[in-house]
Amino acid sequence: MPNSINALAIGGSSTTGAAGVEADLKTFAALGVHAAVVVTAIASQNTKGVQDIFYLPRDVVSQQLDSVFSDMKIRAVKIGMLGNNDIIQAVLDALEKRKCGNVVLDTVMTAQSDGSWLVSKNSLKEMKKLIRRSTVVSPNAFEAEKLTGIKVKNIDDASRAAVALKAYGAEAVVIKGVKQGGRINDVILHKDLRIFSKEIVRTGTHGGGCCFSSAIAAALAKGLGIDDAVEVAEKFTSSAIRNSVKLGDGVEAVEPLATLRRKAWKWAVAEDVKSALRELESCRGASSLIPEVGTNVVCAIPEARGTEDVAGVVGRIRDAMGQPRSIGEVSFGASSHLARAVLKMMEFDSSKRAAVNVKLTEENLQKCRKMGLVISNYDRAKEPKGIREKEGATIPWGIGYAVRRSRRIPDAVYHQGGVGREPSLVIFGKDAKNVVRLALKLAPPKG
Ligand code: PXL
Repeated sequence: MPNSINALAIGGSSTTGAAGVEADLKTFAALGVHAAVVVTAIASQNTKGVQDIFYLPRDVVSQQLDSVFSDMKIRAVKIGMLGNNDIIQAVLDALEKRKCGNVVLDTVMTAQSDGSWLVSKNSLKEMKKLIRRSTVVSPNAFEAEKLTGIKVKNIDDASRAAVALKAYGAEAVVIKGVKQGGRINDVILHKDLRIFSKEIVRTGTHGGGCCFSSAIAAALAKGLGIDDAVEVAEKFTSSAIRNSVKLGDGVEAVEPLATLRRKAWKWAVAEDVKSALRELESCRGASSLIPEVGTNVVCAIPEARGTEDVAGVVGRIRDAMGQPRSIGEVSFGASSHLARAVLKMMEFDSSKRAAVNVKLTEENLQKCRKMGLVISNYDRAKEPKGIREKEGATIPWGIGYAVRRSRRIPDAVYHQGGVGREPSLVIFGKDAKNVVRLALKLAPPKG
């Protein structure tokens, strides 16, 4: 049995699932490290604010720490929200008793959503004792100010505050979020001073601090040195911020698992398209539905950004002497035309992620109407010149046009073709199996 690389997250549990130990867990997982968890408090909160905080009793925190340390090999410890002096003391005792190394302290003080305090204001002195036991301490500019008494308005101030914090006993200090020159700067003091400068983002960053400090801890647990660990964490957190998500009506949250999340969806969507393709290929009658240009079956992941997030059949499906046959594999980015149609449709109805195109005939339209599908159409002759001259713009324009002129969001959109353009009928639906089953209802029964 392989040994797991374990790190420990000590902090508050957040009901958003996007900050506190939940964010730590996601970050550790994304970086390939197992997270043991010690909960200090339960923060009832959402993206709009903090409603309540329940602090766990000191002996419960001590017991959790004992349970973990008496059994599991912990290679790094990340400390987040602590709450009060009792809890800080329990953590200090454990760090001392277990002679822990690789300790990353995120000096959490307030929540981004509404500025609520997450630690009692008389805990600053106790927190400084934890800094002495830390490998890396990562306050934001506000927290650095509270801990050192130095006003942190720019990089110079932050550098002085970092020197003061290092004097408390930490091996390295990162002061996050220092505004200067229209940018956000992280001021890093280890053996020397480094600045990590980034563009100001417009999204919220609920969970960003948790993600950054646990990424440092995960990297230390994997054996990286302090400077490399901080660099990994900077890159990882930038990506989590770029992939921020809207969970509720308030502040947006960072997504440390964005890559895995997209992978999970891509796997599920590819399976759906493959299974829909098998159904289509096993129906002989379906060959009569296939236009000259071929048919494709596509499905997009819910958070699709472009055609690379839409699965389809490479080379499309052709009529091979009365038998529908796919040319290539199911793959992301395989379709350009139909993929763009689906991406446009998703702007109007995010649940219509799949499409299939079939031959446009009066009979097929009649059958679609009989099935109760909402049908709309567009006329390529009405396409504005600017759109016609722009590569890849026709289909999105056409779908947008057809949706806007329809009273309800259509399930099928057709156009009569144009010079050198075959007419086309596209059926939209929630997944590939669903649209293929609708299309097969148009096929004459055969074999
Ligand atoms: O992101 C700081 C933070 C840390 N820990 C808990 C939190 C928050 C912010 O809301 O709730 C438990």
